[in-house]
Amino acid sequence: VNQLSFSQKKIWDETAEQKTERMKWWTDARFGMFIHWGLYAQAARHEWVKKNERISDEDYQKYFEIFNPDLFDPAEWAKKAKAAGMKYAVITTKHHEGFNMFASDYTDYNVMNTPYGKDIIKQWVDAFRAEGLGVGFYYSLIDWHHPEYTIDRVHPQSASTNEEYDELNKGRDMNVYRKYLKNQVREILTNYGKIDILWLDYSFPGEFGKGRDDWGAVDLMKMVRDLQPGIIVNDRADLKDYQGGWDFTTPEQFKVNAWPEENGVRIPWETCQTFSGSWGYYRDELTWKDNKQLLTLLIETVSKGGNLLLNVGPTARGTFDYRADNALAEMGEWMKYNSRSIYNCTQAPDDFEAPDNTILTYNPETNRLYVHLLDYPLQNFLMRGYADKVKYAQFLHDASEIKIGKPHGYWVEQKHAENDINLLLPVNKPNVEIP
Ligand code: FUL
Repeated sequence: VNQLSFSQKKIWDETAEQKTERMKWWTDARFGMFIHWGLYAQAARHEWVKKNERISDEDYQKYFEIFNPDLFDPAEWAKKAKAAGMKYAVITTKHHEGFNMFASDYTDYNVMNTPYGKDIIKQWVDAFRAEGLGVGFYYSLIDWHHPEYTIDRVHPQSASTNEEYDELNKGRDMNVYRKYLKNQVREILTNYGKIDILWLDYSFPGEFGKGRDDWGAVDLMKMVRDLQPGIIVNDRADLKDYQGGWDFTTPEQFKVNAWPEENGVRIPWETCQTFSGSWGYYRDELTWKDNKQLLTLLIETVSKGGNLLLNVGPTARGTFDYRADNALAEMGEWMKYNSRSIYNCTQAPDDFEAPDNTILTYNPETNRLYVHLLDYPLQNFLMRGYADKVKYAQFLHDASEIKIGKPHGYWVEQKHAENDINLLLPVNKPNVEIP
């Protein structure tokens, strides 16, 4: 698995084995933090607020003029990510609004010129590195602020009519933006040391959106590989048919039912998900997922060979919302006892059948199978076809033995095959405090 050798077109040379090796820390890590932070945190009603409400550049400027996250403490963020069991993090260096959270030579529209006046990305990288976390940069290909960026039609928020669209694009030259984009990506991949992940967002090729030619994606990606040979790159620059053009796919906000494949080969993937609906801080949003949903999401993701990038949208003062804090703390509590069933784990072998109402994860290196019970079952826990597969069974939270027996009883004997086993669970759910 995790191989990718079908593509003839090349951005750089690497065998499937080398790619698997390069990505190993990331596929083993399984759990990371996404951070969406920018001027939009001040509006506190979605990172798309500028488009959603069609706010003009002039009106949006107020957020630039007052941006001053006085409570920003990246060391605290890094500790929270680590305590939650996350192994890496990806932060927005620039989102669609076009504002840079880093010092740039190519635009004044960056954090150095706000009242805050310090390079957020630099502090962030140093703090997350210090906690031993992998560091990644999200960089938006889309840019609603750059004067030469041609507006796309894909979202009705951009333009209602073709005339309006033409009017908005009059005199704009995407060639200029393309160079700007390349210069900025060079900056973020040069000025902050080794960077582990690049998360570009996003191409929408076709009549209404933009594709790789708009970004000069082939050229861009060659530079990326050249500057940071170890980096892991997502798939949103529209380079799926290029070897070296992407490393993993990025299903967003929906459940993946089977390990994604490309030309019959299983590919690395990471689902990104929010606690509530928005990525940027949204004060009044009420649709927060509960803890069981979040844990189930993590387990299900790993059970299909994927990673989970779970998003926090910090406030404009630089703090995490208390609901995010609570959810992270609870996940951390669960991870303390159960991370062995997450790190280095993947989909169980195909001939391992998941008993009803369970999810399986599997560590191929230690040859351990983890059976996640979504609800505590009845005493006789049947596992079909496992007789020659299981030597020993235990609970994960306290390493107490679970005795293995043969299914027995009048009805069972006739129904069950030789190779089924029965785990003799305690009648009551054992002493687990965590869900
Ligand atoms: C999307 C963006 O439009 C959202 O704002 C967010 O950044 C998400 C992760 O990707 O495509």
